[in-house]
Amino acid sequence: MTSLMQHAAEQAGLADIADRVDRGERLTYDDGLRLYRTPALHVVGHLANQVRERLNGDRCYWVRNQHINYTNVCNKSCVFCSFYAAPRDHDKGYVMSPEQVGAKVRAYAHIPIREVHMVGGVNPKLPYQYYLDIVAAIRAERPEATIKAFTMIEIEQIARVGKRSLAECLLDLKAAGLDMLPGGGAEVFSERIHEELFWAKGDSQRWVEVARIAHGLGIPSNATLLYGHVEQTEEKVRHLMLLRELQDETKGIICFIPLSFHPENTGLAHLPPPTGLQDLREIALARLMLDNVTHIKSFWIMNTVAVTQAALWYGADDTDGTIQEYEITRDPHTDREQRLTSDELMALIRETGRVPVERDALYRPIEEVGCAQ
Ligand code: V47
Repeated sequence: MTSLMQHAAEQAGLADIADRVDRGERLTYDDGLRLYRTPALHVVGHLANQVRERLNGDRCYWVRNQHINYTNVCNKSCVFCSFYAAPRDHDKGYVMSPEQVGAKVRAYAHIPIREVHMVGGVNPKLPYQYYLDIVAAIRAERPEATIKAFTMIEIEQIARVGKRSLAECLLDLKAAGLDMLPGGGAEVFSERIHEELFWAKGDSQRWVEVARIAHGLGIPSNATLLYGHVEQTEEKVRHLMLLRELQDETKGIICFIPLSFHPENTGLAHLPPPTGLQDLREIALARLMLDNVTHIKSFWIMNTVAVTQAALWYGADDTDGTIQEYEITRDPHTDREQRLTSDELMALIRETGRVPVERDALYRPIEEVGCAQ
């Protein structure tokens, strides 16, 4: 660490943590609390950047991807969600057929997409075979892309409707073409918040249980934390530590994504959205606490492009991708700013001084998997 930064860390009362980061030692729960609470965000960011560069050098990963939301019908009524339609809300609810999913993929056939990210609501009407068919529809259109689909919560529903064990269900999906699971549905690992905001959905233990089984079967996943609503600092540090323990055990988490809460059109619309500085702190804390997870993503569509550019110096080494359409926090019919071209995305990364590396969902650089344009 430069003497200037050492001085800043001392002034902020964080010299001991800075020493531990320097030595590559694991940070504790109390360290996490202090890093969340210190006003010296520049020191936290510097420490996170040190770890980021140790793990990922100057690289910043991005992906040509496409998000598909196969249904918005959901029986979970999560208070923080603006995307879902209750099963009886026939005006708002939709379900895409396997043919429509295939057509969505085909619509971008002119772009060499490497990751298809598909999630949806928990729709009790959909049969088991439907899920296999929508994965197979993507696989048929995009043999070369990685398919990242279904949160742990959806996996639980799919297994339930198919009367299969979680392992059987995951293996069936894998045989249909699934490569990995996205990180959503974790929210905050806190019984209090589970009760308050997403009581109908599986809790942290269930999320971890599904993840453990998937990882054990060689199906990796991402992980997330939804922040900026009613959560407390202690709950966020515990969330990160629980994920760190899971990762010690399974090594199945590829990337962690702190998700910045968008209150508009949700049951929490009265709350102010997180600020840019809060977003940067979450990225930095994730980088510092999750010492065993290689990648930290700043999801530009939720964090904004501007914050994502700064985040590349606060611990993030990934921006997500070109996206095309995104419906969880934005309406694709009214909001056009949901895609970046690959040139735009690479230029935004280069402007920060980082080196853009195109990847697939498993972080294989595109050149190495032999499918560069
Ligand atoms: O599970 C719901 C969250 C998640 C809101 O794995 C909200 O690469 C903010 O998990 N404001 C889905 N967030 C998105 C997700 C994700 C996104 C990008 C990349 C990856 C990955 C995963 O979005 C949900 C929920 O936690 N969410 N409502 C909201 N109002």
